[in-house]
Amino acid sequence: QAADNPYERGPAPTTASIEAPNGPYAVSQTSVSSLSVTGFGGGTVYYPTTTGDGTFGAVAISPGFTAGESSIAWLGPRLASQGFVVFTIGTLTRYDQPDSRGSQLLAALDYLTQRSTVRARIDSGRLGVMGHSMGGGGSLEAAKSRPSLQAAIPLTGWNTDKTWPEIKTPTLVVGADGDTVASVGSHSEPFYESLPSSLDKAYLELNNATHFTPNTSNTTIAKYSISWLKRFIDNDTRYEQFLCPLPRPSLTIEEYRGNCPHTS
Ligand code: 9J3
Ligand code: ZN
Repeated sequence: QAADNPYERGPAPTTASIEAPNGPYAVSQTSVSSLSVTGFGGGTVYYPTTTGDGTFGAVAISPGFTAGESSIAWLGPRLASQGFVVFTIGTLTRYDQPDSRGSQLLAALDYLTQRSTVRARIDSGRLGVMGHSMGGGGSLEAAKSRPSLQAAIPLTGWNTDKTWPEIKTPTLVVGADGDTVASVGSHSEPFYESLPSSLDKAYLELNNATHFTPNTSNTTIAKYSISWLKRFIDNDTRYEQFLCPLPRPSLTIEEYRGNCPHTS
């Protein structure tokens, strides 16, 4: 790890390394029963197997309305293999609304850092949240209520609250051009635009994608999520190259908005 950044983990990244199905770390996993926890619905922790590389930042991820943990499971090993402890959670009920999902993400992070069997592997000051749909709306709620979070990534997020000027957490909003459940015009775009202009923020609109694109392995979601988490949870400026200058429209990117260079 670099002398000037104690949080840097893993080798120098390349486009190939952030697009790869597996990153440099072998991954282990452990189940957390819903019966053993309070405030959220249990889940699965994916974590780098090694204990020889210091502590890691951690991310909790919520599924969307009516969905279970399996709908976001692909992100567990994908992100953990890059050097994060990742907790894909179930919710108390499948009908919980975004504010509840936000509280559940925070309860999951508290369990992960204070009680879980992997707590010694985690740097409890370096945490983030993600989620799909109402879980993405929940990730905004979590960041609003806990400004110490260092990254938030709503994936085709859904929320009745369209305005997020209170957020202090660097946020990557991911929308899908063909989303008819949480249309970008009514959800992701106003979410992004309402975040403070002084905040490190970005808007990635997936091309040829739907509300449910985040439910299966997706290289574009992975590469920008990895870059955002590395840049803001690990303070790893080696990933700035993938975020700034802003990515151009492509076969998989309909549009990308952001403010560069990132400063936090
Ligand atoms: O979590 C989601 O997929 C939210 C989209 C939705 O079904 O909202 C309607 C109540
Ligand atoms: Zn608001």
